[in-house]
Amino acid sequence: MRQLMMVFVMSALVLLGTTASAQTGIFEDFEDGVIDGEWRWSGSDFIEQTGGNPGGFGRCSEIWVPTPVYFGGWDVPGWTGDYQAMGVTGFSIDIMTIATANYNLAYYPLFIAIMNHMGTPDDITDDVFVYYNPDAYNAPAAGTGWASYRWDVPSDFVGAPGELPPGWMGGNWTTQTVFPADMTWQEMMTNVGRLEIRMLYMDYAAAYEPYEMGADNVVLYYENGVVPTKNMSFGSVKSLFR
Ligand SMILES: [Ca+2]
Ligand SMILES: [Ca+2]
Repeated sequence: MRQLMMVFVMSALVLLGTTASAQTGIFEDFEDGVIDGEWRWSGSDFIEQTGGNPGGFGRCSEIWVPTPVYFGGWDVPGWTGDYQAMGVTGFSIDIMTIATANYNLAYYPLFIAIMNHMGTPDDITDDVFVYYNPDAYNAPAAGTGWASYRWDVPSDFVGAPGELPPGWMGGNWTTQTVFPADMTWQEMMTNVGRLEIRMLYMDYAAAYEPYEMGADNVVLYYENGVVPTKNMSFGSVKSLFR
């Protein structure tokens, strides 16, 4: 279904006379009533119809967690897989902290983590991950509206074992901040199991606090799919398939 949609989007862009410089990839804008990519803050996320950036957005009811994590689904077609073959170049998302009792949240980091489940999605203990410099962004404070975040993901970088592109770090669940010396960036990029947005250093703990969170405009940019040009909203492009 996803691949079929991509074909339709490609056709739509041809009709619109879009140039080769248009951004391509896959996106979720929460406008069609279905949450694609299994993106969620909790097990009971829902689509709030208004108040997004714009329109609908993915919202959780109050959750008690150390800090929120926004999860994609494991092995979801279009969002995961062989990022080198897909030609992945980046990821962006809008996040809003609707409410929390953690008044220091804006001092917390916010970063993307790319997970490799090592063939066992049900067992996190062997997972390996890479993540972008947590200090590049801060989490949004409650009541400050939508914040936009974007990261370059250089899926075509080629490194020696243990070597990561500038700004990237890695680890596993034993050594959260030490990328395994026998793993390569290429192995990570060709086996992406899930994406996560995190707000706590990988090797930190924090007290549980209540959070209400929102997300909108989740976009994975790559060569062989399509997201709209600047002239069209995400919703209007999705509407082409209805
Ligand atoms: Ca939206
Ligand atoms: Ca695993």
